[in-house]
Amino acid sequence: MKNLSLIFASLIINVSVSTAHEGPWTAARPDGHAPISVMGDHMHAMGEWMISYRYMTMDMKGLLKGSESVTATSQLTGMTSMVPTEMTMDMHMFGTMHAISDKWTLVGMLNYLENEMNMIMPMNMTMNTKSSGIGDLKLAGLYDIASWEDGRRAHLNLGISLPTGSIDEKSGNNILGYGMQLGSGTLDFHPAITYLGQTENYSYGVQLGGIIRIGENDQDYTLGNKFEAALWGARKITDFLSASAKFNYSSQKEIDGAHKGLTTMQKNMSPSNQATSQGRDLTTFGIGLNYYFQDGGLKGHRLAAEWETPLDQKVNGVQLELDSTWTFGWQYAW
Ligand SMILES: [Cu+2]
Repeated sequence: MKNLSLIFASLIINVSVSTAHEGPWTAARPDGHAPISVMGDHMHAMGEWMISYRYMTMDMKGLLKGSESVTATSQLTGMTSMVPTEMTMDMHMFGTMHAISDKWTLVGMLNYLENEMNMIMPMNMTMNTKSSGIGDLKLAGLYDIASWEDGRRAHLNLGISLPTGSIDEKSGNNILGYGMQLGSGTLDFHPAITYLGQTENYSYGVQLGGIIRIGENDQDYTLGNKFEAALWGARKITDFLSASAKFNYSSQKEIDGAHKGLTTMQKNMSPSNQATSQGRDLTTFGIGLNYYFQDGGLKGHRLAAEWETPLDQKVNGVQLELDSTWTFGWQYAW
């Protein structure tokens, strides 16, 4: 895996320094959109619309304490009597984009989430918890900073998310752990800068951004701020198909404050309920395919898939280990 990622890294770097193509950047090729897991990667020409649906499924299995693997049973000590063993997060993401001018593209996105977590307790007892519902509504404006004649361009992502996702998800009468809640509960600012380039058969992009939480939510806590960097490269294989490789690094701080619905006993009982066992540093590598229908009845439609797996992760406190993430997407622009 490490060797493979080195090959892709050198590929991305080679592509980035080689000369760009004639004429400005264009979305009208399969790699005119970034790997499907990247949000707000491209802009539209004035008057254009796009709608999209993404399905993302994230698998977590096994426990980490910092960057060390530990068994779930080894954590059942002292007052700790409930330890997570696996979790899946499924996200249905609905998005729309509209360019009100060549300088501004507006973006709206709403997710529907489904979470499921298994836990173990002393004497081999197990417990399964679930939560589902809409997440935080995200609105953004993408502002064109510069477009060069050789296929490079840069834009600013100015996004906010509104706390439409629930932070009161329960199992019976008990508030679920932080990872099972559906929203942040706070108004969040999502700034980023995106830089793109295209050559005849290759394309690349860099996006640096983050999430800055504003204030405290009505349950008296604030999720950690997040920094995220993505670097990707893609090769146009045919006029319809491209293949991509992506590196992603993210770092999220632990939680500030604590959910007021959790009692001291509940916090002691499970790391899932502890503010210090939230947030992580994560480096992932992903490969993906983009397919772009350029003619016929499906002209303007795109299909894409991407698979990502961690190269390195270090969690705050004790948390589940990320195993892999799949993202599938459909996009249609007119
Ligand atoms: Cu779009």
